[in-house]
Amino acid sequence: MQRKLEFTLLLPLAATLAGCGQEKAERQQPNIIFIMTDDHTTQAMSCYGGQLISTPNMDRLAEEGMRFDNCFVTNALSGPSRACILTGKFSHENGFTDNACVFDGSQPTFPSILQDAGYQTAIIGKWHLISEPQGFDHWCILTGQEEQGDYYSPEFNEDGKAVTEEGYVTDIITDKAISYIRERDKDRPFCLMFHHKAPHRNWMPAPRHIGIFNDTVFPEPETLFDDWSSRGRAAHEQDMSIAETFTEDWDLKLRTREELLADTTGRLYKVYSRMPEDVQRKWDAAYAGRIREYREGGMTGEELVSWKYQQYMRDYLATVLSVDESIGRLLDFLEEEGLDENTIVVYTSDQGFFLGEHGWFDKRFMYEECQRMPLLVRYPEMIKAGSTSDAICMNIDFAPTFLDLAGVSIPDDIQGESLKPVLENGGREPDGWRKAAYYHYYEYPAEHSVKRHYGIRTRDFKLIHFYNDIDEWEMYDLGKDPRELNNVFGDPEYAGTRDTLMSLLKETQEKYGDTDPDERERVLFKGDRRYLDRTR
Ligand code: SGN
Ligand code: CA
Repeated sequence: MQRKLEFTLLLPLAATLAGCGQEKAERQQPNIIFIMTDDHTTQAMSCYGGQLISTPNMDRLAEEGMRFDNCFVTNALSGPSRACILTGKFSHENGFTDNACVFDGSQPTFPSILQDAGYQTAIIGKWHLISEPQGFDHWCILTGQEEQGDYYSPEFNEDGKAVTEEGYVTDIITDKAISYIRERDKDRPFCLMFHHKAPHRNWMPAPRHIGIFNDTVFPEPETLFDDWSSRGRAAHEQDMSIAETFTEDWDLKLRTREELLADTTGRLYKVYSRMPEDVQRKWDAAYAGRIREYREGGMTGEELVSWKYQQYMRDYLATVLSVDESIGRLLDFLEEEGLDENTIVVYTSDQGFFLGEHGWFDKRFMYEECQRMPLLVRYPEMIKAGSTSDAICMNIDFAPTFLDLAGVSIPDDIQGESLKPVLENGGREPDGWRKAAYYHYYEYPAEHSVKRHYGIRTRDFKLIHFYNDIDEWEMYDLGKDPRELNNVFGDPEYAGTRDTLMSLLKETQEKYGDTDPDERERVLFKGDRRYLDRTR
């Protein structure tokens, strides 16, 4: 049966379709669903070859679309990544350099440009940019804990109104996203930003997944006991190790119900008390064995680190399960609604994450595990099912890609590149494509103590400069050393490659206008928050 055409807006005839017959003369403007999670990394996705868990619904998205293997974040932190995605510009241009900033929502973003072009736009879930969303017809964003939101009984700002919902955050955000699509204006295309909180620290699973991995032993990463011997001060002075930084309460959850109730000012108590009592009871039962093992085990040294790693994986991976289910629900719903052909579904995370590699959790560093973003794109009208791409992409490419796919012109000052040619070409990059991804991280001094740095990542090498209170370089030969254990910056054998990379870094910084990192932080302080100074 012929499906009724839903949209009045149609894309002009693409030159390449000219010979394909009259019936294809016009293509509907696609809907866009941009699913983004918080801190979900490719090591925890089976479609990326991850050995830790099975993510069947993410795998389904990859099987029906394209998987990008070289998509990189430009600043591995939530707010900054989100600002880069919205604007298609690097942090030094969009002004949101670290999580203490406030987003200047008056600047053009892809949702605001799509809105002007007739799209209905919405954001549901984590926002984390402090200022109220602009360019959206509807928003429902997490609030609380400076916008990280809560796993249980989460609070939202829904179009300016405060609401608290009962239940588990991933499920609630999914319900809201599905209702939004169901109730949309069917005469116009929509763009929905569907942003989960999970699996952000402190990794609290859905009721049905609490304790699910209690009997599972996960493989340890080869670099769990890395001593960072070839690295400089940045690695040695970080504060994000499983050995030292992990806390007994917030991270490991080593508190009994009685202990939690005895100190109602405790942080773990605050999130525990948001769970309904039956869920609290399930929690108590699931964590009792862990608490006993810890207290009676007398573990120290490497044995203790291995043990903490297992508990970390049990909680983090159990939290990922709800996200995978959410994607399955969405894909099924799109099929039922007849929206599965003309909707672009994207899955990504605001950055990658360390799952014990180098002994760490968290992100921030320009190392593989957190610089790489998952990126899956399903759009059957254009993308060959089950294809992959190794083109070097960045999160600033998302905005121009969506505009391009919607047939809306891309503003000249957008710094990213449209991925449309890559999507159309089975994953192959067009001639003249960029040779390196650029990176610049600013949040220091701050939580986790990761020093400021910038650098480039080519297909085979990585060059990093740590600056601010230090001046140190690192370079990795990714072909020979994919785990980045051997810093070859000072190795005479690599002198030629180093010089080439240094020139490419300079060229890249000139191209993007980030030539003086300290100076380019054009910010105004208001209290403890920073705003972009547009007068300079
Ligand atoms: C919180 C976490 C940090 C995390 C930042 C930023 N601490 O502050 O571990 O790095 O968020 O994460 S916690 O004690 O509150 O869990 S981001 O993804 O939002 O940028
Ligand atoms: Ca994040």
